[in-house]
Amino acid sequence: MATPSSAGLPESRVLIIGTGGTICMQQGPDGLQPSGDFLESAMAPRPTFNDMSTPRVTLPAVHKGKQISIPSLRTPPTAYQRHVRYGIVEFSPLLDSSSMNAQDWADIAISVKENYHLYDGFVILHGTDSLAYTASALSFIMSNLGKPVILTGSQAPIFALQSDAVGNLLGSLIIAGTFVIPEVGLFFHHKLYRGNRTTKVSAASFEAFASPNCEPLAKVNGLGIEVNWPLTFRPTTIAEFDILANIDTTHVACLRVFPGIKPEMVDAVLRLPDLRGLILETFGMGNVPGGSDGQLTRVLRDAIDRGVIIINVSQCVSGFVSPVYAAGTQLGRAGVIFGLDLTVEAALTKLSYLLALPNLSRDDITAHLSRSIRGEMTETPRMTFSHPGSSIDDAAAKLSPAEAAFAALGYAIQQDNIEAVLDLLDGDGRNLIKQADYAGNTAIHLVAVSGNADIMRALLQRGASVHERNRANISPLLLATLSGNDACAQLLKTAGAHMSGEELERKLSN
Ligand code: ASN
Repeated sequence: MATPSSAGLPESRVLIIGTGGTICMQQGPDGLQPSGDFLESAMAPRPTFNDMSTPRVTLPAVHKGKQISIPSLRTPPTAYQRHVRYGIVEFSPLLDSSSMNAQDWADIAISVKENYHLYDGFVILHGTDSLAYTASALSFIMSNLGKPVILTGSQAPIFALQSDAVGNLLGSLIIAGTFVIPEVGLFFHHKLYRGNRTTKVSAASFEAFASPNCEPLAKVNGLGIEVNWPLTFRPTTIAEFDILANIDTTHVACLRVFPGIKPEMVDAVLRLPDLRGLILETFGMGNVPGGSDGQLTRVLRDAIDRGVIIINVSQCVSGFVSPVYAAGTQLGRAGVIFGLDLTVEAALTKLSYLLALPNLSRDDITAHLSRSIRGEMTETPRMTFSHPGSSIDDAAAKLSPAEAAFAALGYAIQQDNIEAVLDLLDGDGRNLIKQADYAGNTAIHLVAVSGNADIMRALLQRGASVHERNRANISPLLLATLSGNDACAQLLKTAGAHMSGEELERKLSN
């Protein structure tokens, strides 16, 4: 909720959810262990996190179903001319992430949901050990996410003399409070990654995570933050943010094949009572020992016939599984699903999520596993066609191609020309929904004023964000309401839009 601060700069609000991890650890009798009161002990004394403004402001929050009020601090002005105001809710007990499980993922998701309308973005403090699993799990259990949810942690405690904690936390806060990147991200060592593409690659280095098959969503460079907007994922359903709180990993297993692995061993795992799915970590492009007619393949086929779902992912950190070799093709024929470039973390959590969804048949689960649902795997790129009758050439002489295309979209919206809008968005212009004009108006700000609900629906179905504000901090919902465009306003609300306290006041005074 961006509100003007006393110094005239707007403030964004970010909720930090503390779950534990090294970032908040202090030395105990048996080694490092998490300690609480992070806001006062770790952030308040540091000028990067606290501009020392008075009086101290409290923020509304919801914790474990109860309305509470939490102390807040704010950063000095960022390079984006705003302060980030933040407060913390801490879990109890705080955990080393090696002890986290599916219930903890659900608790984090519930906390985001309870506070979703109160904050612009969320930062989750988390240990690094199981961070890639949590990031993957959250990306699946949160649906129609419209705001940034950024997980971070550190390799050294924030209280240590040399630590990566301050950089990781500050980068996460600024991104969550500045950019509407509606993804579950993992920010570490200057980079924001799509959470479900990450894996922990170093036990001690500050560069602890990698995303071998997907470019970072954003990078901190010397001057600011470069967001790779075309890569950012947008939900394309017109529905409010929701979560699935009953994900469960007790019916799935991971098994890494190795030279000489005994088929009986694999069979024993596949016959575990209650086992519903297996992540099979194979060699290279998806090959297993035993040749094209091996006993191992038979064991796998029998398990699939008994109803077990098996996904083939590679032991290699980069690349993808594909039926190139006979040793892998045979697995496909036996019914093993090719996991393309899924990480083990994403495969395990995606399968657990799909198994927890109500009313999905085995065929439905197989179909969802073979395609990307949250940007977790690289599908074969769709062919794109440029629009032959494009009228943007003249304008492009003065504007950059992106500006010219956005101007063409604006004209099509103003003229209620849905065909022209669709031509642009479904041709080369599919990233136009992530763009804004000089005043920060996105395409749905423009439709909110012009009022064509069919165009609004088409934009939302192509991933337009209902939470973007223009430079005057006005949301599309407020514009639609003030313009009397009720159908558009209703559609925006169905897609999860809501007004901030400041906007509600503005609406009433009109
Ligand atoms: N064991 C710690 C944890 O995952 C490691 C860390 O955060 N760097 O909680």
